[in-house]
Amino acid sequence: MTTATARAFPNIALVKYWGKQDEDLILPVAGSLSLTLDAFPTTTTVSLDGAADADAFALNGAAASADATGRVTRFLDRVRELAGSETRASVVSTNEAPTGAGLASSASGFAALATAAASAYGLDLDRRDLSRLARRGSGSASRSLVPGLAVWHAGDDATSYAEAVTGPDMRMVIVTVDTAQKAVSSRAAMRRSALTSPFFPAWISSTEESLAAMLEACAAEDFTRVGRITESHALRMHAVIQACDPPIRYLAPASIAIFDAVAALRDMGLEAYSTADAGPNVAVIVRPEQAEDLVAALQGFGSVRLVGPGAGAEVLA
Ligand code: 2P0
Repeated sequence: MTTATARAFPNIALVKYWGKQDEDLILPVAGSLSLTLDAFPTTTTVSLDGAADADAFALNGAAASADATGRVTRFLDRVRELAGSETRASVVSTNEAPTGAGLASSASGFAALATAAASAYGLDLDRRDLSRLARRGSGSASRSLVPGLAVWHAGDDATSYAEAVTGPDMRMVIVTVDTAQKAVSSRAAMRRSALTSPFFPAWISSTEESLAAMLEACAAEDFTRVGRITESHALRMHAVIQACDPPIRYLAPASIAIFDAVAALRDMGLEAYSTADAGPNVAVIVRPEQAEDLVAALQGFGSVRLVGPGAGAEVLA
């Protein structure tokens, strides 16, 4: 039996991925840029099992749902195709993200699975090809192959992968908002945005512009420009989503209160900028030297966790 274990961390996008030009290959309508975190890893062990006639998937100590197992099997089918193998596998995964933090993400999950499965099936892939492979499981997983700041290129199957970029050093404060709000999955909401949001064509061109400006700001290590682009781009994404038919709204009143509080902190000299994904939680970027002040200022808005840039996905054993 051949076994490999890999670990990957989630990432938070500063320029968002929202919409696909190819749903099968998971090619995005535009590029994106993210920070891989140093917290909430997923650790996954893939063990080939020559005697099994189906893949098995356990998550956090329990057998996963048929849906989740089906998604893992479809991903492993892609790995088996590359490896010329028909051997089934047992996949055992643990995710350290707290329930409801919005960080139990498919990004760390498929980045860890791609890395462990490639090793267990004997594929010799470099980081770029592992990023392309992880992309087939979940778009944002392509970015969790890369440590720290990562740009994920739009393009075709060969050219759509993530790679590292240099940028200003920063920290991120994740504020988990206590809410019972039920989310529409990112995948479904992206599709609805492309089909029904009248702002979607403008979203594509504006994301291309935001990414170009973000790459310039990163190269210049200009935290202020990085932050301004991050916050305005996030609000544009939520505007596109809210304009769907039927509408989808991920931001809760508590989320908006954090955006307002962060803007007020900026006016007082604590320079920080907010972003939010497909849920009500808010991630706030800040310079390292002001991170502890930001943590203190955001107490009371939700549960607060300070994180920094983390490692790309890697094989542990
Ligand atoms: C992002 N999100 O850039 C954006 C911002 C959520 C909001 O990538 O369909 O789970 O598996 O490719 O990667 C979430 O989308 O979607 C996401 P699929 P994924 O982080």
